[in-house]
Amino acid sequence: MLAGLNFATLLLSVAVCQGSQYKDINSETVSVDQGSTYGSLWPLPQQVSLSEVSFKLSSSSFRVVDAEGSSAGPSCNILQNAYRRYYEYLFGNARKTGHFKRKAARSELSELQVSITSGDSDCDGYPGATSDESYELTVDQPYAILKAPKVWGKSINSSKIVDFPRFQHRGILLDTSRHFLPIKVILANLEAMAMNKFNVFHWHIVDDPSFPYLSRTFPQLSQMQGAYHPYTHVYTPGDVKMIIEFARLRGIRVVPEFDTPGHTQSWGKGQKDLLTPCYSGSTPSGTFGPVNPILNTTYDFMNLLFKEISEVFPDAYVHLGGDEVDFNCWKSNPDIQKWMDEHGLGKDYAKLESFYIQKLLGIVAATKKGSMIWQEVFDNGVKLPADAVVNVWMGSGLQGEMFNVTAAGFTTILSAPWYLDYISYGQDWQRYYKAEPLDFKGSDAQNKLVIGGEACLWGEFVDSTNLTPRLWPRASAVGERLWSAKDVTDINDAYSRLSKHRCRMVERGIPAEPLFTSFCRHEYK
Ligand code: CP6
Repeated sequence: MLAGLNFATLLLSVAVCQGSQYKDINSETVSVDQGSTYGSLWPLPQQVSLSEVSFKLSSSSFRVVDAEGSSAGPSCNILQNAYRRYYEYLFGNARKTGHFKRKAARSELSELQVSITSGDSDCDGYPGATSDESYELTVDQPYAILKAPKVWGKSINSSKIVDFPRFQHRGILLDTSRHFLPIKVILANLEAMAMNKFNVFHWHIVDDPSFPYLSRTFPQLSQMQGAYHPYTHVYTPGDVKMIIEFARLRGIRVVPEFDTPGHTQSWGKGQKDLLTPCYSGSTPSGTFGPVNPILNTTYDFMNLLFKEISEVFPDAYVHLGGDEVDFNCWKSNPDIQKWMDEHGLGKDYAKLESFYIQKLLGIVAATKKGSMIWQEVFDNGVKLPADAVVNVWMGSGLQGEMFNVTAAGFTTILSAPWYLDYISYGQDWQRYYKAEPLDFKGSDAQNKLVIGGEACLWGEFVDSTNLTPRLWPRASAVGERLWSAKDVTDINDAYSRLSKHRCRMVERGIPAEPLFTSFCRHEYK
């Protein structure tokens, strides 16, 4: 996306990052890495040709302009906003790097011309699953040219880049229920996502511990103990709007997840009779289980809630969850047992879950949205609409699952290899980097159904104090796997580029953790 238009990477890599070996303070060669032909480019574009020529950039003369004949100009806020962001990235911290010794520039680059070539630029629209994110960038004298069919085409470089994503769905899951995430943390991570060419924010907005979504239709969901705090730990309609617009300007879709029928303890605080009462013997135990699937009132409620959600979130998809449903409470409840007998479900609780999800899919389809669901929904044999997207998250039997979901003709998003909430000693980014979405024995038609993947940062052990460094640059590894060509797998080259990319993120205010023993040039300041 121009939204993520990486002028800085581009021009800094031209002007500053030509050399790949730095001297440490003792003037010995630092063996941090062997350097990469591609400097600090991340994720690696599909086609790059870099020349030796370096251009000087000066904040007083460099301009970004709408090219003559471009279909998007001054009234395109996506572009104008991107120009401002990247001007700031280029020159806002000029003083920090300005005195660092580097090759003298031979000439100056005065202008970047931005040309949107397709008749309809999409300037006022939202990014969608099939948005064209391709772009071409030519950096030469006297000006550089960035050409893209739509405003969603991204990024970079020195001589010439032709670029497009390998997968259309490149997501990050953030969980705002286990811990409330302040808006500024969410915005900072959307900014980091743009730097890494991620284009979907999978917002796991509510779950068992809290319900921070302030619903216009059912405000009591966040007000009666559902949220950690009814005013400070909620996302108001205005907050949600701001997050969606901030994302849009960066070419990022916001897909909300309202996970049911499990993971809904917090929903019960503000909505009477929504959850199933659990029994201990013949009496209610006072605890509650998943959403009660046998009451009409449940579906009346879901109807209104998902109607609201369809209006608040402009994306064409809503994620319905459907994962990890605990059947014990349903099993304990005599009303549920009676209903199942009457409806011929016997003791098959997966069928009961399917009954619920089937109805919910209908409710969502009526709002004209597509549904994403966790893999269990498929595994349980729910009859899914043809456009449903199955989100595969379980590590065991992964290849078989990918095979089965795609053999059944469903579009698939892979999350299983990329659970970034899981931490271990060492460079685990390499494990994420090596995971390959098409690593199962599917036909070409099956492979085509894998539209991408997501890095998931579940929130049990993460809040605003540690979220950003835990996510970056580990998620960057996933970003390159999903953007760059399949054969971009050289781990040493990746290490070299990613170390520099990580320093760039830090310079831009994203506290990304180090990969290993290292330093960043900006630390010399
Ligand atoms: N929350 C929800 C979670 C998880 C899931 N759903 C989860 C399960 C296993 C691991 C990590 C996260 N915390 N709602 C599963 C999709 Cl290892």
